[in-house]
Amino acid sequence: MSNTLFDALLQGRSTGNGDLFIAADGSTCMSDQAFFDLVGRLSTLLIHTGVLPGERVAVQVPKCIEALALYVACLRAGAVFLPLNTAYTESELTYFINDAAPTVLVVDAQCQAMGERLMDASRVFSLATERGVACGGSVLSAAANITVIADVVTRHGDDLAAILYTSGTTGRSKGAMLTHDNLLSNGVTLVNAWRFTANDVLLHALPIFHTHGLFVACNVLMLSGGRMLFQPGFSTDAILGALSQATTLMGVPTFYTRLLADQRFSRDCVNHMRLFVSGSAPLLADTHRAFEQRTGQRILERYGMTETNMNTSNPYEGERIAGTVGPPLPGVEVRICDAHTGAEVAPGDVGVLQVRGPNVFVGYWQMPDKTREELLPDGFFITGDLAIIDEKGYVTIVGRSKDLIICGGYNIYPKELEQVIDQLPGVSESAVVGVPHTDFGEAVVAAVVAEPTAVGRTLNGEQIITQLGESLARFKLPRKVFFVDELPRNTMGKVQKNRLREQWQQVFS
Ligand code: MLC
Ligand code: AMP
Repeated sequence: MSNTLFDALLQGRSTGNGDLFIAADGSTCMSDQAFFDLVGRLSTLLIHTGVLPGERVAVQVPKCIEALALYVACLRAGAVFLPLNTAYTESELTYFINDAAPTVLVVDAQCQAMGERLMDASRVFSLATERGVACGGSVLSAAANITVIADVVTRHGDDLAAILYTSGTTGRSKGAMLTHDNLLSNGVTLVNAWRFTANDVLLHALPIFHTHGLFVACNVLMLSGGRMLFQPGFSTDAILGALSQATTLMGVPTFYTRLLADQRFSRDCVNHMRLFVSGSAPLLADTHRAFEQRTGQRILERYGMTETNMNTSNPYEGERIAGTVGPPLPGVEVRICDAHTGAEVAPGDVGVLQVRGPNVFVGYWQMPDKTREELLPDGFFITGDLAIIDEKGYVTIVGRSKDLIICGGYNIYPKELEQVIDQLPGVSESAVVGVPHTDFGEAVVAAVVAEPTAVGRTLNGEQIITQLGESLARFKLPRKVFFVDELPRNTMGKVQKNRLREQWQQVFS
């Protein structure tokens, strides 16, 4: 029996004496053997619950080792893993569950009742955690004494391994379908490009429901035979406390600006580290330089997407250029095209970045039209990022043709917020933009035109934010709401968001 990704991830771990997870003091949290056994039990539970190959398993649980084991267990059972941001509200979850129709849902133990409102109780499991450590829940108790089905379910390279939802410019989230080959090819490429080996310890503080923390970080570490120091989330104190045990760190730019803001973060703390990786959002060239000045090390910036995994990376050896995301990774092709005609632009000109390679997803779940719009017949995927390529082949992301805000590494589509704000009583119309923010890179600001009778009396900014929070995840909420008499429009009637961005450039600086 062969199972493309599962076999590769846990190759050698079933019999070895290694430790996949260690604690900040260097002691073992969970050995390879224990993780392998847990994965076997969880995958058997999924199969007993009726999960058939190709069926989805949705998981919205706090980060912990057992949550990662659920991902690997899905692969072992031939299922499609569907991780969900822990910040999503019930209303957001309802859409994902209806759209993906998973066979099993695993929720935070505190959300069992919500899970049972969304799906039949017999197919809802829970996982309880305390400060990042699993401490119970029906998924663990039901799997505790199970007799493991020895056979791993056969899966080929072109079978689906995961569906990750990404928000869309129309406001409707799209499920990006990723195959075993997509994930394995990119994982192997990154292990080689970034020189990961069994000697590595990754300080892991990212969430594991997105590409960065799940595939880039965990797949690379599992494939290389290295170890992970799992932290429930980012905390400067916890990172500083654990750095001495680590060899590498992967983070969004906010990780690096927060570390630099702390004077304890010094050259001495990181002398032993061999690699710092940044991605998911633009790393300011200033941050890159400040990091080098403080530590003597250059951050390696790379560029990727949920739909494609990683596309480009500054080199491990060779010049890491601040402000660029490096040349394409081996096996990945890139081209820069005109947004309207689709034709390749002249070398050095700005255009929309398109990518092709074994890493590129196979389409959006049950959205053939959307898939056709973005995934071209020749295999190139239209990223929606505006870029240039210099004469050395280095790519620089200069903007976005998609209306997207990236806040602390999380994507927020203005359309989704505008649709909800426009429905609120007293609101005539709205426009949502991202403006510079020292901690999060960008932050959400909403411009609201109130109906004449509503201003001051029935409508205020706080109230709008509170009402949005009833259906939208907290990270999407505007940090400020400004009331305006009218939205600036061009002669075609299109809202000029650049003028709003200019107007509020400084509100968070
Ligand atoms: C937290 N908050 C955010 C936020 N993170 N708001 C907007 N954007 C964010 N990213 C909210 C919290 O809900 C809280 O609100 C308030 O901000 C204060 O939170 P905090 O304690 O300061 O934040 P913290 O928990 O420390 O989180 C910040 C962070 C985190 C940067 C560490 O957001 C993070 O881990 N981001 C990584 C995201 C990621 O993994 N992206 C990869 C996507 S994959 P309140 O109201 O509750 O007080 C991808 C592809 C690729 O993009 O290329 O990698
Ligand atoms: P997501 O849909 O969450 O996978 O986010 C993907 C988007 O993040 C890309 O389309 C880019 O806009 C952005 N992104 C990822 N890495 C970088 C980077 N290093 N620099 C600039 N933008 C990035």
